[in-house]
Amino acid sequence: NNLSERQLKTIDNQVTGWLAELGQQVRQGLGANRSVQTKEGDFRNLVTDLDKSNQAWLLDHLRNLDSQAHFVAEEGDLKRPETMVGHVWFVDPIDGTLNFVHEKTDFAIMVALYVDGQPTLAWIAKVMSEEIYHGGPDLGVFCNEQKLPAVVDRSLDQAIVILSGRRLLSGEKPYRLLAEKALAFRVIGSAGISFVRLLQQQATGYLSKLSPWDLAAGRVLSESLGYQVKRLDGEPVNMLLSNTVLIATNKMHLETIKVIKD
Ligand code: 2AM
Ligand code: CA
Ligand code: CA
Ligand code: CA
Repeated sequence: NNLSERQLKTIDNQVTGWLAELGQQVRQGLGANRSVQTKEGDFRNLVTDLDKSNQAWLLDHLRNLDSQAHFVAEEGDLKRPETMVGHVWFVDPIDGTLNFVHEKTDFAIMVALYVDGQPTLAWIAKVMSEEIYHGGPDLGVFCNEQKLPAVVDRSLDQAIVILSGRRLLSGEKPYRLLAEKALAFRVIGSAGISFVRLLQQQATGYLSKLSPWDLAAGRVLSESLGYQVKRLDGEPVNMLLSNTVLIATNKMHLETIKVIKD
């Protein structure tokens, strides 16, 4: 990318500060009555007024910072990324909206910057624990101020694997095979919190179908710690589309591809 280390650090600090501020607003507003609507005729697909206001607030600030950039965001009319040329920002204003509404925890706010298709900077705010995971390939990955270590290369039989519960339940083969072969499996309900588990090495792999804004930040941060982020056929992910993505250590990645082929 075309940004110097000094520029990257400036952007990192700026956006980290905004997410700290937004996170505080969200925690303070947790008792408020939310308007909750469903989307696409699916009773599990929720959106609240906070999804919309968080997105508007973040886009407002990001456009001020980087006016020439492209923006991709879940709510509204920025859902279809058209190009990865130049600066592209991805925003998921609440990831895990169902968790947010019903559990009031295990949701995240995610932002990522790609430059000419290159994963460059990202943020996952784990709002309720006041943790902001941030950084990228040039800066390293931090939980607040603390730098995170590179991933230990665990194998599948030592792996706690995070799966999409719906896809496992519907019997899709790769999900079933991973559930069978892994040390244990988990269903979290938030892509962002699933990525945090990987960054903290509390989990070793994650398999799910993800939209660009679900994947963008977690990809930057997990790749920076040494995880493989690939489609199940081994091909690179396409940030313009939804992908079924496996995020895993090198060993688990190779074993999974072999297990699925057998
Ligand atoms: P969201 O809360 O931002 O929509 C839940 O398993 C995870 O999948 C969450 O990260 C959720 O993100 C995401 N997801 C993507 N598409 C979804 C859909 N149609 N319904 C529910 N969750 C979806
Ligand atoms: Ca959603
Ligand atoms: Ca999401
Ligand atoms: Ca969302």
